[in-house]
Amino acid sequence: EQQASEWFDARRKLQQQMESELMFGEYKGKNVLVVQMEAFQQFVIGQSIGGEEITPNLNKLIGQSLYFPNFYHQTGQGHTSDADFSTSCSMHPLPTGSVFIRFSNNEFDCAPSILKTQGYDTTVHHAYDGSFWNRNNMYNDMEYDQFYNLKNYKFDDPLGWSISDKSFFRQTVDQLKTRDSSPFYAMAITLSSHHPFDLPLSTQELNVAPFTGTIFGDYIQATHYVDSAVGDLIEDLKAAGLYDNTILVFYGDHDNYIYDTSVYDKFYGRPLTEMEKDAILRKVPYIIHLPNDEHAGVIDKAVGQIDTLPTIMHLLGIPATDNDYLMGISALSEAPKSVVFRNGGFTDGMHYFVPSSDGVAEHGACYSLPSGEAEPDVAACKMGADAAKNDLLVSDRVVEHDLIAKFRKAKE
Ligand code: GP9
Repeated sequence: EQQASEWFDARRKLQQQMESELMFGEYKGKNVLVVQMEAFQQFVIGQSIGGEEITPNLNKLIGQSLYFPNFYHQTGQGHTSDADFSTSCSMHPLPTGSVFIRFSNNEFDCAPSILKTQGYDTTVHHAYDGSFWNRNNMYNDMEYDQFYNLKNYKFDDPLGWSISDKSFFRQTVDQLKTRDSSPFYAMAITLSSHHPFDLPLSTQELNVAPFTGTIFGDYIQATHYVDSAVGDLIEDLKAAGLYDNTILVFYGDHDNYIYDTSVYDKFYGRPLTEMEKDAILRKVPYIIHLPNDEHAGVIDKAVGQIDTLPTIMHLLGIPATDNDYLMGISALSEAPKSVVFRNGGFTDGMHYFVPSSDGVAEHGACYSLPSGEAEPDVAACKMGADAAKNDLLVSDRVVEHDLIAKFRKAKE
């Protein structure tokens, strides 16, 4: 307990650096729409197949946004729910199971409760059964004002598990238009690119040869479809007069479960390096569009899902107080940080560490960045690997033993 409390004291010092940095509070009072894209990996961004761009709309948006090519998902067995938890509550998911299911009653500092203190109206939108991943309870505990789930959507365009992402986005914008006049914080979770990605032929627009008829080919088609839905969403937001007063965040939640890396070799037309084989499954897109296309550019810093809430606080000018228990650091801050993966791997932008299954740091593989070449001595990653292990331990203790509630009681 003491160790975890001290960990947060040290982390706050790094988080608070943002308060004197560029962009702190520049978007105070703006709306925020966070879009979590199902199984959306980064490798499709900027790529073409059969002479056509896979993600033309996201590519265009990236040119007008802050883009983070070194953004990693940090999920474990809780998949979509883990991504949501890490992004919304700035903590690591669990080594086994999902926080949403196992510990929804415990206390966390999540985006809705923090933004509500600033007068925000907070909603979450997902066109699926509200009980899946225990969302009804978790979203209630996260203090969202409203959870729009399957029963709030008109089933007008069935696709895969639900309605199509096109219909989902269209109806989500309509829902946002009906909210009161406060600024909104909204989270929208897509579904059309859910495994096994077999969308009807009518929605498959690309010639994905040589992957036609394979799950990888279907995945490419599905990401292209979701990209097209994103294009429509942007138009809908513009038509609703929301585009230029909303911070828009897009990110992928987790990998696509296609672990035979030879398909990626074929896709790139070259064998992936050992490091790329791991990183390709961890990298997901991360795009922050700011009103009027401001600050567009590429930020190379290594960042992860737990950094999203602090990043939003940075843009809105919400300080990380001594009463906040967040593990991430703003992606816009110069504060040093590393991205810790749920398996104990990490990257700090200088090294990339892949742990061995026995968890002994010396048995893992350490790569140097940006070259991606293996370090002759794994000791170069030892300190980072130990710190990563400790971060995960602190997070697990806090989640499993409801330590945030205990810390608060102790301060009373
Ligand atoms: C369904 C969606 C998918 O509600 O959250 O979850 P996943 O199966 O990807 O974890």
